[in-house]
Amino acid sequence: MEVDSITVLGVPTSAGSHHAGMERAPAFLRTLGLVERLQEHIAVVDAGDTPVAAHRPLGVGVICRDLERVTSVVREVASRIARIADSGSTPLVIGGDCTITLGVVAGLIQRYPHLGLVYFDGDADLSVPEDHGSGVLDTMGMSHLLGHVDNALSRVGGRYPMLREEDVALFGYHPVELAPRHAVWLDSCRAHRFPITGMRGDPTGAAERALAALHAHDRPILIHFDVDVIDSGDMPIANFPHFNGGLTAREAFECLGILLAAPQVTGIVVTEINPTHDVKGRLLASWLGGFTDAIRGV
Ligand SMILES: [Mn+2]
Repeated sequence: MEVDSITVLGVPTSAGSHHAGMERAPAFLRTLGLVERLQEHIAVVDAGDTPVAAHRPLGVGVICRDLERVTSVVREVASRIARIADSGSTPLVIGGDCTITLGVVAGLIQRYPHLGLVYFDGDADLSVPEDHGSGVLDTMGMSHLLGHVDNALSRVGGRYPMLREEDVALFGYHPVELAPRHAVWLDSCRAHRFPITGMRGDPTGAAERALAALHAHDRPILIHFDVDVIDSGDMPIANFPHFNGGLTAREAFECLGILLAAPQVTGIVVTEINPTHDVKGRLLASWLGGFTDAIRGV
């Protein structure tokens, strides 16, 4: 990462999730000194937060929960990110649920049409409304980015689909979380696949292979970092738990350090932190230390 400055944008939304809580993350991390800690290592512009959008109940049988509201948040993120990218600063977006990454991609591809995405996440987020599952949109982010779903949300980016399969590295998903249909699709897709079960005790080596697969040495790269890739047995801060089979926090930050060392990191998104799981903030203080170290190391 060779950047002059980072612009912090909070996106306090849990509209795309299955309950409230994540909308508190940007303010909580600011209280713990997010901006000041980053400023010890790099120039920081604080762009503030977008309006709060907390999860709300919408009744039984909804296959695409709060689509209009999620789309509105994502459009706002896209517009803010496009402006930050034009300013020459690198956005660091603090969510919020995983749907915010759609807005970051939509904003960045206006300036960087050849954007590659490292989706560092405990899930592949390949659900679609027709699964008739929870209807929760933050389980459907990748499906929207790749055009498996055609709706207002997947068309926020000025092109459809926003990304091609080969522009994406799915890094850290656990196969046990995959529906059988998604596993079949993954087997034959052109996305670069790095399931956690295939890292064979060498997650940082896998991170290097993910960057190589995306040709990250000569293209702009967005790093999406869902904290649910960290095993809940080690650091239970994610909105939805992933026990047994995740990375330790230390391994996750080592991987993040490798990913952030890509020469053209044009954005970082942090998602799924739920501070209501850590009311005293001890875990999140530790998380913040690891996160700022990963940024400092590059
Ligand atoms: Mn996830």
